[in-house]
Amino acid sequence: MPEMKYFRRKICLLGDGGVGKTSLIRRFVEDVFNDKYVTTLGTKVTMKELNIKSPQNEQPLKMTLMIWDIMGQKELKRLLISFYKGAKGALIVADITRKETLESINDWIQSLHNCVGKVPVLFLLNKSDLMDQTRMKQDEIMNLAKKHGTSFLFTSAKTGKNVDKAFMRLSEMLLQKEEKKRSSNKVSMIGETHISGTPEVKFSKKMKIPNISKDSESV
Ligand SMILES: Nc1nc2c(ncn2[C@@H]2O[C@H](COP(=O)(O)OP(=O)(O)OP(=O)(O)O)[C@@H](O)[C@H]2O)c(=O)[nH]1
Ligand SMILES: [Mg+2]
Repeated sequence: MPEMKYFRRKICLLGDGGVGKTSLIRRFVEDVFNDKYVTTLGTKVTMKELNIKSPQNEQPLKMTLMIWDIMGQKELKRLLISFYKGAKGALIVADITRKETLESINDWIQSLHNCVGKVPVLFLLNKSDLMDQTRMKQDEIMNLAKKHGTSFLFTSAKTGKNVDKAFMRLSEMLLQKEEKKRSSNKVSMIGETHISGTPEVKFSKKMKIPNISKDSESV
């Protein structure tokens, strides 16, 4: 039987106020939904354990997601930056009934990437149970996703549509990115090995040495 590996990653939910970030997390973690709107002040962290397959060799993995629910006030930039620290990926949420929340996606991604680098992001068009009230065009959504090299899902925290899928897909995306980084580091090491004489591995300046911390346990 293959050995089970455990690791832990931080992800964030970002998007304007009222798009449904807290509701998506509650649906995913507790499988509940509430119509009442209580805005999130500051941030709240929730943990959830997932069973996932390694992108490398299909071995079973247990991943604890630390899900950071971040308030939707992008004017409070300084505060937001302190919440992003250590994030390995993000779900960027828009409300399909409010077009301006789609337009904000660029700002959210930019502020995240400025702080933690180009971590994977996935767009969620939430409240898809209210599809008849949308003014968003599929083309616009596709172009925006393409611009940021990602994809999108229509979700509903109310019905549960695509909610589990969203968290699973982001988890897979961040594992794939880490795996890719590891393989490119390996190639860089081979490229630096001496062919004649005693094999010696030199660390090139370009090569990134894995950071051994709680946040970067290896898969
Ligand atoms: N119809 C419908 N309503 C939803 C959905 N998701 C959230 N809502 C409602 O939208 C409102 C805002 O949801 P929240 O989850 O609090 O939004 P938020 O993004 O966390 O908001 P802030 O914490 O202020 O940033 C609440 O009244 C929810 O019940 C959905 O998928 N469908
Ligand atoms: Mg909230």
